[in-house]
This record gives sequence, structure tokens and C-alpha cells, in this order.
Amino acid sequence: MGYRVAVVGATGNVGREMMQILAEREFPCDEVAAVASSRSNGTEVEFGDTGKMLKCRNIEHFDWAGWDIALFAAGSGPAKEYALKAAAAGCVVIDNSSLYRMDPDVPLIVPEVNPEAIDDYSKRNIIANPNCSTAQMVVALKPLHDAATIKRVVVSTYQSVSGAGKAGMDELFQQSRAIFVGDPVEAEKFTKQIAFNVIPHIDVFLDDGATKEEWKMVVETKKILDPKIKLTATCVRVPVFVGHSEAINIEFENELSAERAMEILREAPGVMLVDKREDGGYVTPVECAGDGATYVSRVREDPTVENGLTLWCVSDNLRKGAALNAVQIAELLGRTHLKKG
Ligand code: 11C
Repeated sequence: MGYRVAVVGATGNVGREMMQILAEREFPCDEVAAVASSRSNGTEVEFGDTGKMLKCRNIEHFDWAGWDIALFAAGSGPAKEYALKAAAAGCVVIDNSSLYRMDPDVPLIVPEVNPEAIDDYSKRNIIANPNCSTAQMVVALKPLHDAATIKRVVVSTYQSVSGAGKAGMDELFQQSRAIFVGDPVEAEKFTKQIAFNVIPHIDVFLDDGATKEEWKMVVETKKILDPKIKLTATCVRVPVFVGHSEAINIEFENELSAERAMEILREAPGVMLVDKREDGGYVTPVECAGDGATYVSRVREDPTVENGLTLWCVSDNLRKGAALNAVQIAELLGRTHLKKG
């Protein structure tokens, strides 16, 4: 016997990826529902590459009773309106939006990092999936933190346009095309031209001058990994379709050589170390798109601080940063609390 799983926001970038990953990983589903807003009435989505088409069901009339797990990838608005209803009907919600992440009664989980947090899921029947830029970073940081205790992190991100949804991808495509054919460049989704440019602004501005994306990296890292870690982030949108990159500078309590860090990362769950210290001996976003791993390259000592390391980290933001992590949480839930069969 398997699970009845609803994918909410099934027509979006992350929702489609969730369908793909449920199928790829052969998640034990008895039934899968593609749930979306009324705008998607009549739309069909494929369940992975199986050829099986699922007709979208309208979220407004969806009956949550009898569904075991709902993977929400519809943003904070629908999460606010429907996640509590689903949870109250006994369906465990795994939500990809930022709405419940900092709720003390909602575990925020990256299975390679804090699987034990799953034990708190029943407080609200909701589990939060972290922001994509946090998820890949903590996968890389966790084994190093265990080895030498991280004191402070300085991270700069290079985030792909797919983090802003399909509209972000379309805007990069349209602007690139317009530049090549000499048409006027129009910016709607992003605040400035993204084609052949970079924009140091993701999500809304906060009073202290940081953006919410930067704030999320700080507070989510503390909740998932260790509240004692100090972190400062600069989050930048770059003209890449899929795959977020991060340059991470880390200061440790204890000594950790680059060589030892590489040995640790080579064995770490979810990490692929590709670090040849030669031309092309590192990973870039186009190479990681479609993959589930968090790639780490360019590991080196930082001689400007005591016990410092710098590294480069790349991952598919729609997979480990969103859909894959959500499915891994569902698998963890199935192994620990929601056993079937
Ligand atoms: C981006 N990281 O790249 C964002 C997308 O809090 O889940 C995900 C936002 C979030 O624009």
C-alpha cells in the first residue's frame, strides 16, 4: 500500500519538478493529484516521463480528506489559504513557501542536515522546505560544521532566474532575444534588465538595507544548522536559467585544512566534490541543472582569518533547492512516522 499525494501548484516550475522527482524516485504513490488554481482548469501535467497525464484539480474545491501528503509549491498566498485546511483534514503539508519556515511549531528540514526535526511535524501537521539558496549551502556546511564548528559565514549568491518562476525564465529569454534583434528591452518581473546583466536584489527590501532573500539565508541557517552561526549574505540575480551558485567564506572555531575539508566533503551525504584546481576543474550551473547533488568546488584556505576556508557551491535550485528536498522530506516522513504497507 502506498500514499495518496497531492502536488499543489502542479503547473509551476517547482510543481512540475515535484511530479518528475516523485516518478523518478519511485515514491510509493497509490494516487497522485495535480492541484492548481482555477487558472489551470483543463490543464494536464505529465507524471514524470511516464506518459501518464493528470488533469489539474481546482484547489478551491479540493477535498483534502484521505490524502496523506500534500507537497505545496504554490507560494505563500495559497499556503496561507489552504495549508491549514489540508493539515486539519489529516494531510501532512510539506510547504515550499516561506510562510511557515520560522514558525517554532513547524520543522524546517534539509534531510541531510537535521532529519531529527521531523519528530515535531505533528505539532501543526506542516513541515517547511527551506529557501533554495539556504538548502544547498547547509548541505555543504553541515559536515564542515561537525568537524570544526563554524563561527561565521560570508556568502555571495549568483541565483538563476528560475528562482523567480517561469516568468523570470521567460523574461531572460525575451530580453536576450530583443537585444539580438534590436527590439526594445522590457523589464517586468525583474526591476532592471537581467539579460547580460546582474541585479543585486532578490525579494523585498527590509529596513536595515538587506533584502528578504538575504535575511532568509541568515535565519534559516540558524534554524536548520545552528543558532550560534553568524552569517551575512549578498544575494544577486544572474542571467542563468537554472542553478544557483554561491561563493562561501567560512570562519571556524577550530583548525580545518583545505585538504581535510575536501576529504570530509567527498564523504558527505548529498555533496559531490569536484575540485581539480585546474582549468575547468570545477562545476558551473549548466552542468548541475537536472541533478540532485550539491556540488562543491574551489575549496581553499583563507589566510586573512584564523581557521578560514573559502569554497564554491552550485546546485539545481528547482531540485535540491525545492522539489527534491520536499520529496526527500516526504521519504523521511514515510520512514519515521507515516509508515505504510
Ligand atoms: C529566488 N530563492 O531565487 C528564491 C526563490 O523563499 O522559497 C525561492 C523563494 C523562497 O528567487
